[in-house]
Amino acid sequence: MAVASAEHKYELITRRLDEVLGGDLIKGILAEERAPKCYWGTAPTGRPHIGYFVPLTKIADFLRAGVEVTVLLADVHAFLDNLKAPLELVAHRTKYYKHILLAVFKSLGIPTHKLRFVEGSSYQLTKEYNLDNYRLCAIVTEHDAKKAGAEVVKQVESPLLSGLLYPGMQALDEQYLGCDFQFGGVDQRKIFTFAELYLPRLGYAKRAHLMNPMVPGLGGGKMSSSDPDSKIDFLDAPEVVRRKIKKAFCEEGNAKDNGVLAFVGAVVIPISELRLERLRGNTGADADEGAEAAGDQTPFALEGAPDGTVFSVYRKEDYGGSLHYASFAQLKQDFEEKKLHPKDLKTAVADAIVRLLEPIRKAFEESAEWQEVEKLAYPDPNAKPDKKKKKVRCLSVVGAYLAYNFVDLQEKVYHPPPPGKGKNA
Ligand code: STL
Repeated sequence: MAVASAEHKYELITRRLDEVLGGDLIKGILAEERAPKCYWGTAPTGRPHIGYFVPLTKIADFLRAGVEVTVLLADVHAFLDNLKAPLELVAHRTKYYKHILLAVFKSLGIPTHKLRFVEGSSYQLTKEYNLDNYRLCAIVTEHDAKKAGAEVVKQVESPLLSGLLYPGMQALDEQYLGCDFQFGGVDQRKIFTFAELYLPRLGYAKRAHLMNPMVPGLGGGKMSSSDPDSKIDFLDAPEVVRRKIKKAFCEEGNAKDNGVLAFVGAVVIPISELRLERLRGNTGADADEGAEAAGDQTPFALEGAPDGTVFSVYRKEDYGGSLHYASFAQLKQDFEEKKLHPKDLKTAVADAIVRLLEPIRKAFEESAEWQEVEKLAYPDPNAKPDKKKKKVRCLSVVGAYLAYNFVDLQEKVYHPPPPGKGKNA
């Protein structure tokens, strides 16, 4: 196979992104025929939803361009973000995230052996990292730290100091993971520019930053963790997917605030395109793509669709017959011109999501270990306490720092009250 040009690799690395900062840095590495190194980080907090398809699909492009990809499971960050993951749950959630991510990568045909998985706590508790963290704390103003975390760290009435540490530690991760660029959602932008400003002040290199678009929730606004119907879980059953899509905001002719339509543009069509390119043998530097794929790998086109179709909508002949689209622009135009009814779009999108999730659910159902991890990571809040088991010896785990604690399972594990809310407030 012909070696892809530096220009072609750069195009692959940056396609479908919302924004690129420091693209010349990546161009320089490619011009020297070196492999750029990148990392994508996630914090194992709540259950990951199908919006994660956006960054995870993008990783296929990086591998095709010969980029070395690291996936960071930012366990310490999950705790720092307003205790979203309490310390005694974070190790279980990290495992849960790893299972989900591996299953999603496999469903996308992305060869997981090419990815390096790193847990934040494996290096964030070292002396070197902590000293760098303190060095950073000695030059970053509270104002800048707050501003950097404004869109990522949960905003509360009495912000905790941990939330102020979050952006600085994410900046340090770039150095400690040895990346040339960090990749994340455009919601990370303020943290990314913070890192660009402060890493050089510590004597470290400024990295490039690549940002994927965010997909809106099914209600039209941001995906909300407090409203489970605003997002679809990777393990939702087909009937749950169909119910959530049916309820979703998707007004006839209105392509704005339309989570259903946006999902097609950000997820379904890119995956179809990836699959079509793979069928044509265009996987660039990633000859292994598709080899260990789980589930149906055909594009989201109905039988009889013209070549190059990336999304089909089934319709009875009485309603004008099925519609086939070769691009998102065509789909959006038809929707805006009311040539495509929300009901037909919703059915097609629900079908596509059910197909996308099928291999992920199957992997979950076939793994007793993953099922066990799920119970530990997201315990049923309504479960009755087990009277017999009083005290359990429990591994409190933050990576390298393992400590045995006796935890009373019946009484609630102590979490400090939010500031201003405790009895001493
Ligand atoms: C979330 C949700 C999400 C991404 C992240 C967190 C990213 C966290 C992170 C932490 C440290 C890093 C990089 C990224 O170095 O979609 O809750």
